[in-house]
Amino acid sequence: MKRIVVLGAGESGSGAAILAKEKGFDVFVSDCGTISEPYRALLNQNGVKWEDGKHTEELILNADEVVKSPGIPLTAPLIQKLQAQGTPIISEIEFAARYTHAKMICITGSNGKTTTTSLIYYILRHAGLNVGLAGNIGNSLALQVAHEDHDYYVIELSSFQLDNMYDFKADIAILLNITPDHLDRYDYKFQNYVDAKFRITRNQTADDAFIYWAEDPVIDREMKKLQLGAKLYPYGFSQPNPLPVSEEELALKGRHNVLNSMAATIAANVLNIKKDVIRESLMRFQGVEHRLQYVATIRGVRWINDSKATNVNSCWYALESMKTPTVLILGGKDKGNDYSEIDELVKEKCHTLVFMGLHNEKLREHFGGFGLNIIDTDNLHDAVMGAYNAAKDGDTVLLSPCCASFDLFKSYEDRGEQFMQAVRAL
Ligand code: UMA
Ligand code: ADP
Repeated sequence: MKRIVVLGAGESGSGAAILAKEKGFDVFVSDCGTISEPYRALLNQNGVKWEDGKHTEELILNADEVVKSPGIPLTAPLIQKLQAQGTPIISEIEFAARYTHAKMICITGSNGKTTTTSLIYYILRHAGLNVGLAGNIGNSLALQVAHEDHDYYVIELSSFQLDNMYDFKADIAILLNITPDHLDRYDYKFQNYVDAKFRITRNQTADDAFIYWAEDPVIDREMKKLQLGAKLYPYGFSQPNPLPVSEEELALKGRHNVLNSMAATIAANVLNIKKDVIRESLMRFQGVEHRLQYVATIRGVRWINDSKATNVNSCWYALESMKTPTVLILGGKDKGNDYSEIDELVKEKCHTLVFMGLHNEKLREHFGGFGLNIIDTDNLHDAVMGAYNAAKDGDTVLLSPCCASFDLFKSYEDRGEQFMQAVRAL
């Protein structure tokens, strides 16, 4: 019997193990950390053998094939050993796709994946299709393939998942944009990350669609080099407008969301979804939490939670969408940020900057000379109160931190929740 070893027992590994067990393989799961209770229970209920707290080599190196969780880097010593002995290593998505004939609509990019994935899922549901939502958004594809039977999957793909995909083919592939991210996993070579993103087009033929933002300089440069098999659907402000509604009618605000909506509309058109369904969906879809999420209006000031803006580029788009004078709250765990990307927009839109982090030196140094009102804080309460006092009737207070949240919070969700609570308590 073919032996499948699954490395990592989080969302993707547990799902892969359940599917492998169902398909009759000899399955073993190994996690070097502690497997959390729900996943442990899932594995036990399905009779899957597992270990945690270690990777026992004798039980792993004898695998016929390994399914690797995306969080495990390719440079991990165990992965290197498996590679050296020629054991195939695949991602959970690659494995799951072998066992379904569903149409695959796949979305990748540096920013906007979750929003666009959720919007497409919303449109397809609204059209009455039997559709599953999977991938980096947080739901294992393999588990759904094992337990449910969808005709379509809308799948958010990270570069980590794409890294170990070989025979997988997306019926519709969407590439939103490419800006530097996760370089620590790509040998600090941007091109390696770009190549990983373009793997979304792998194996596509003329019957498949590749939808991409034509104005992205990195994508444009690659498209001039590559000969892709898929039917091409470029979109952007320089292309024919695919939207069935005006930009003002879109429920999602901001220039970046116009682009995300264009990509989603083209995908829906390729699937022959009725224009009325697309139009209604675009007008109704309220977006995903912590992404330019409206919180409240207090004494004439709008408060916006964009906690998911964990890099400078996403903050750029948030600022770009501001229509009123703005108080910007930013800061957190800096990932080697270059803030100059937002200089112009900060000067144009903001009268106050509130720094919220344990290490605000870099922010002070960068923005200190701009002549703006600066409020320097090391906790959420002071940041919100500082913004409250600085904002005037008609202003917007925007939390769009440019940084990861791990200095003061558990996650970006935690940061967003705490922010919204504090605002509602004002
Ligand atoms: N582990 C090992 N050996 C190692 C390293 C880790 O066994 O050497 C174990 C850990 O102890 C842990 C398990 O592997 O128990 C976790 O695996 P994982 O980090 O791959 O996490 P999953 O729960 O399987 O979640 C993954 C994605 N995580 C990552 O890519 C880091 C989730 O994306 C995704 O939602 C899920 O699969 C389902 O597809 C999260 C993410 O942070 C949201 N993604 C990154 C991002 O969006 O920036 C790419
Ligand atoms: P991802 O899943 O790729 O991280 P999200 O949809 O969660 O993307 O959005 C992350 C951040 O990026 C949010 O702050 C959001 O406002 C911003 N954003 C969304 N779409 C885009 C886009 N097309 N280009 C740049 N930034 C975007």
